[in-house]
Amino acid sequence: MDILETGFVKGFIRMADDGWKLGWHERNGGNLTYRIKPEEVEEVRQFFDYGKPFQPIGTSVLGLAGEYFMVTGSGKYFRNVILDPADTTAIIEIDDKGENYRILWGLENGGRPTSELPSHLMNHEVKKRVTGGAHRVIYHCHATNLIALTFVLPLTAEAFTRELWEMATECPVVFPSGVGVVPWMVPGGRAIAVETSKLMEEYDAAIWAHHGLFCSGEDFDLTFGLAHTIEKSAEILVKVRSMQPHKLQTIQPDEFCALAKDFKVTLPEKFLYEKKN
Ligand code: 2HA
Ligand code: ZN
Repeated sequence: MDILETGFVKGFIRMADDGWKLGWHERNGGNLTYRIKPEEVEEVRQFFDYGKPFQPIGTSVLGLAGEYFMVTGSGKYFRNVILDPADTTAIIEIDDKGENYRILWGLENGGRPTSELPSHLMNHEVKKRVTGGAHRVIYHCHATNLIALTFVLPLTAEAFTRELWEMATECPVVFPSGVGVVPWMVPGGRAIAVETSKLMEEYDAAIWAHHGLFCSGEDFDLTFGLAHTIEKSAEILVKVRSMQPHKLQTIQPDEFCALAKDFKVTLPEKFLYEKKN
């Protein structure tokens, strides 16, 4: 049995490669983490090396004490994940205080988990709590069209949610709670992690201005699908705005309500009726 044949490891690698193929992971851009299920941990425990020391996460995530994660490595390229997962990714364990992690597998030529580990783990902690443990994947990518929009739309959840919803009928069904927006901040530290995790109380997706997108979901398909849907919608908006400054027609508030009724989702009023820009 090879660890690379395990279901969750295969799913992780495929998702990283899909993101690379869509152009969202130039150089070492982006990062992916997966909270491993207890039964999956048992499947791969035989491959763990317990000899490495615990190291500080840089923040406190007591709600994740004792959890195991598969993570991409800091400075590693998504392009190379499929070629050499043991060099570019790792499995880590969180200690019982939720303050330290240790590498149990992977990063076999050295290195550290993703530079965005504080953001990922603080988002996981929030999402584990608010979804009753259902969400397991946090994904950060540099989605091109979405980044472009952070230069021309107001940096508010109202503006981004409403514009993205209007661009594709499936959007309000795929992300009914909307998308949050973090203003430009220095990446990689605790401050941006705190701001992002506050938004994750309410949203499954948070845009980082002039940087990229963070998505949370139950599994690889749902989380990748969320990022893909948001970026596709952003691409349509970029095309629309490139053709002419104003839309000739679009989906109206009462039409969103009809959609919500049929698809049994609740759409917050603030995205339907408030002026967006
Ligand atoms: O380079 O994307 O946000 C990794 C990143 C940092
Ligand atoms: Zn980034």
